Amino acid sequence: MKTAEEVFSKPKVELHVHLDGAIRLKTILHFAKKRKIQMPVETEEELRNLVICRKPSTLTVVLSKFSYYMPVIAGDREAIQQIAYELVEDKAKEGVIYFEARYSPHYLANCNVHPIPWEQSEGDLSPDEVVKLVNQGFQQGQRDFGIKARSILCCMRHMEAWSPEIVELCKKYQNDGVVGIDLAGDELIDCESYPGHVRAYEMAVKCGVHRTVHAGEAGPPKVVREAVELLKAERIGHGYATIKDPLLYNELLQNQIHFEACPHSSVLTGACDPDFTNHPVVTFKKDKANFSLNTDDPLIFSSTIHTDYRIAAEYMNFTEVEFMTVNLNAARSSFLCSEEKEELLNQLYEAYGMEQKAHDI
Ligand code: PRH
Ligand code: ZN
Repeated sequence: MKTAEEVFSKPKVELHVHLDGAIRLKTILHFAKKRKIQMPVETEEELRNLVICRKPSTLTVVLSKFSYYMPVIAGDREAIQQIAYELVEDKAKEGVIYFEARYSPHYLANCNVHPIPWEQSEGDLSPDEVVKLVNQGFQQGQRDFGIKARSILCCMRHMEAWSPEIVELCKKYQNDGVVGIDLAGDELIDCESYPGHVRAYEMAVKCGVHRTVHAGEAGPPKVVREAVELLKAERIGHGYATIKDPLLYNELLQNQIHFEACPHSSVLTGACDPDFTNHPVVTFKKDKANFSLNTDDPLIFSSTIHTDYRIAAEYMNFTEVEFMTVNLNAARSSFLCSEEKEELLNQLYEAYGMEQKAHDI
């Protein structure tokens, strides 16, 4: 039975959610207390006011919100495992049956102040250990909540020195919880002048590591072109600016490149106009583009997947069938291996009362 807040209560697939942007307020306060880390706030309400973005802002402001709470979670084994476990619980409650969550192992290892990973101070977590901890949290969550969770590891645009290690971790854990590589952060930093990212993505192609890139969110279409041509991205995180370049947009439509759309996020980061009836997702839908609906950073946007589906239903006229199509596209564009993808698609077909189409994959 649908609750009042659900416009689509059938099983869903989410491809774009940041693990470190999806932490519970309670958990942040718990670890601040436990680790005796002084925060400028004490109550959940105060923390909410500090980290939540309620009005349209800029990507830079949104990204700055992470620094209020990351020191509380980063570098703590129990905290990292717990946030991974809790994300599985939260997504299961939202009716998501498969999700890919992304994070920067370096941020969670607390490498911010040590840009070169091997120069960590004693006792610090390594990015490799972070990946193991997230895997453990996800595995425990999968057992307890009966859904599937995988990771995407993020390179950060401004931290080129981390990218070689990211692709190595993607290779190492390719059959163990990690399904792809991403490039996140402020996309106004030009990639062409960052050969380290390009080399990491070349290595990813060579080793069969799946690739997505944040592009065309706050940045221009040129960043999207760079993502597909230079970094060989199979999916684009956001990608709204693509429609401003008809030639590029047509190429992406022809090649069925997947857009990981995040409607609620897109307005709060200032990426898109607040008028949802004119949103790029409306164009994606009209043109039968390959796209999905996602939350991005539900902690910072105080949202759930239902927020994005409600926006799509209320302002973009999404029908039940269109929501099903979005989720089937997400499953087809997921970074799972072909057997697991087929299993996921069959799960969706069954839940949607559709005939199975084995040739889909
Ligand atoms: N755009 C770019 N980068 C983002 C977004 C947004 O979709 N949301 C989170 N992030 C960055 C944050 O710095 C976060 O710490 C990192 O991605 C890894 O999850
Ligand atoms: Zn994102």
